[in-house]
Amino acid sequence: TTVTLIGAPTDVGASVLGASMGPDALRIAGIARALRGLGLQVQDAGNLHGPGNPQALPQDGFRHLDEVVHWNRAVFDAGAAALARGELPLLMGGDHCLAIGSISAVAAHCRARGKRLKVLWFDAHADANTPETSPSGNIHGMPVACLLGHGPHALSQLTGGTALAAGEIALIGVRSVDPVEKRFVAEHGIEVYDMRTIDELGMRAVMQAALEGVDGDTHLHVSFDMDAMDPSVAPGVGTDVRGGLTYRETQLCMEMLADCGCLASADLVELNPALDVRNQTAELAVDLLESLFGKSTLMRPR
Ligand code: DIR
Ligand code: MN
Ligand code: MN
Ligand code: MN
Repeated sequence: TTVTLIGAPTDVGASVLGASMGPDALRIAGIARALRGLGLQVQDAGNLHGPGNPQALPQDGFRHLDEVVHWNRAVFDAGAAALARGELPLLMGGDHCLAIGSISAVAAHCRARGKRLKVLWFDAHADANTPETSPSGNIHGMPVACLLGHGPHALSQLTGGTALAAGEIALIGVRSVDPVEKRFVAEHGIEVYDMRTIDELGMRAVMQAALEGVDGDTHLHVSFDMDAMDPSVAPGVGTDVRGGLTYRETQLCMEMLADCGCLASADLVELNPALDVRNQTAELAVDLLESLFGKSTLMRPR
């Protein structure tokens, strides 16, 4: 399969500016070269286009809805087209609001083909706010709720219906959930492997649980928010939370995902080069993506 890189240079879903530079930071860190080095076919589709960040105040509980909808329609169209061509779309964000479009495209693709779908969402946050519960109005804190059918209609029904059922998504690395957001997570029975669970069970057991039932008929989507990782190794993010995934824990996740062989689409989001140190978070992202796409230290028996 061909990996198609899709750049979405925007931070309209965030209040901290700078994630809009993420796609170019990943290119500068050598994302295409690294994946080609693994023997993959890689095409860089360039950047999508959309409105700038108006830096407006929240209204009705959210900010920049029109701009977020515009970007997500563009991401949906690009992702859907790549999937229809049989390619593996790799969305380079941009802030995490973009996952509404990319995962809506994946969900539509799976429904049309009767494929099972599992989304693994790596994040410090649950991203499950609605305009009613959000303390910030930032839509990058809402994509999980939107994908489950809640929030502004233009996003929660981007394709005319609800994208995901709660059982189709699992959150990993979570350590910051807002008070009312907690209730949403509990009421919808969302599968969450928070940092405490990772501490108690270890990452191997967590990934085995998260991948349970994922088989050859499953489309696996990885939505990776760089703030899932500990800020000491990934400083280039807008909303850092201490106590995150270590380098080794994250590598293990990526290698186990590669071993399962089901990866069919991915997002790499919330990389903020304006807050990074000598592009190290972009280089880390490329390093992790190499593992996700099959790089391993040794030849391993399958
Ligand atoms: C917070 C932060 N829960 C909010 N969310 C972030 O604004 O909704 N998501 N940073 O990535
Ligand atoms: Mn996120
Ligand atoms: Mn986050
Ligand atoms: Mn509901």
